[in-house]
Amino acid sequence: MDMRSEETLNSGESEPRSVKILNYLDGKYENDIARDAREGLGASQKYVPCKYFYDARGSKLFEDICHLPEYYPTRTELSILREIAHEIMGTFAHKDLVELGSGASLKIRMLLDATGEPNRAGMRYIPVDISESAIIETAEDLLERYPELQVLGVVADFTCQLHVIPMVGPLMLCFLGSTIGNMEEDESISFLRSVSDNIKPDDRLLVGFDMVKSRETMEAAYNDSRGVTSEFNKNVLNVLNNELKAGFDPSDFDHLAFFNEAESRIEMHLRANRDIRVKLEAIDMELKLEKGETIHTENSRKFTQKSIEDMANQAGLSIQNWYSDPDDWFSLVLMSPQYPES
Ligand code: SAH
Ligand code: AVI
Repeated sequence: MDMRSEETLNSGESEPRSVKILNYLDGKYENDIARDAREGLGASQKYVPCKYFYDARGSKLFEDICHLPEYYPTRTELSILREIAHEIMGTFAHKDLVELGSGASLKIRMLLDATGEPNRAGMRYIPVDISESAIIETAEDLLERYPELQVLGVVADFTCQLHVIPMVGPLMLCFLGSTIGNMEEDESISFLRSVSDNIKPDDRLLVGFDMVKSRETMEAAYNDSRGVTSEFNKNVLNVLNNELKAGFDPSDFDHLAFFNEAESRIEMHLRANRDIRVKLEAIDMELKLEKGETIHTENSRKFTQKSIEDMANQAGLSIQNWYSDPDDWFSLVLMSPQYPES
């Protein structure tokens, strides 16, 4: 059973409006990270799932990454959203606008602006994120910007807790930023399949995909000159230190990010710059790394039109519309469930 806790944020105005936040991760997060660390750090190629980047500091570092000149995905996706927001929001009478992995909700504001105040008043925005700090920050910001909008924040893991999101159709479900690229191929297909199984013919899914481009451009985006991505990568060690009473010293590791062409993905690793022994007290584990050995911390898959079409098809989704920038660096794809012809 999913346990949840509830919190209410007040606007503090004379007629106070409130935003409800449902947290489905209390207790679960601690169990999951213990299990995942034991499994990932015990494997021959050591790894830590990338969802553990996003504590409050990690969420803030990701926001900083979005503003880096080298990190083209955010500004490219925003430029497409700016063009299509009216078309997307004008076509359907949505009840709930749900955003999975909402982060700072920078992008959804474009859709909300295009919706206009009268329509916003009948809508509810549901940001879903593993990071409670990101949800609270977003809810507070939106409470101020759009007083007429209902906001329901959901702190949950979208890979296994889609069922807890209290959605009312017709829905617009957004999964932006190419966060889908952080899943393995089979994970992303079963994730999309579970979305498509749970939505109705009138519902729509808008997914952002970062496309394959020159190696130089892609690698620069994950090796920025200010070292913010390196800090973001190393932050997962702070999360392990805090959550599992581990003794990692982030300076014992170097940031490594490169394009793996065979897998069509940027891989991020943390490479030990000396022989290391670390205790993770909370899970009673001692970890040994030899100098040069890596912990694999993230995959960020890069897509082609064909790989997206294949994925949608395997997940039971039809592509309704396809939006790109002039260089085809990023794609936003509008999908709906495939229904068998009767
Ligand atoms: N959509 C935003 C943020 C992308 S960063 C954008 O396009 O800029 C990825 C976001 O997904 C982070 O906010 C992170 O906390 C969240 N996230 C990552 N894995 C998650 C998971 N398994 N469940 C819920 N949220 C997750
Ligand atoms: C959230 N996700 C899509 C980002 C990406 O590009 O894979 C996370 C990130 N990792 C390093 N920089 C940004």
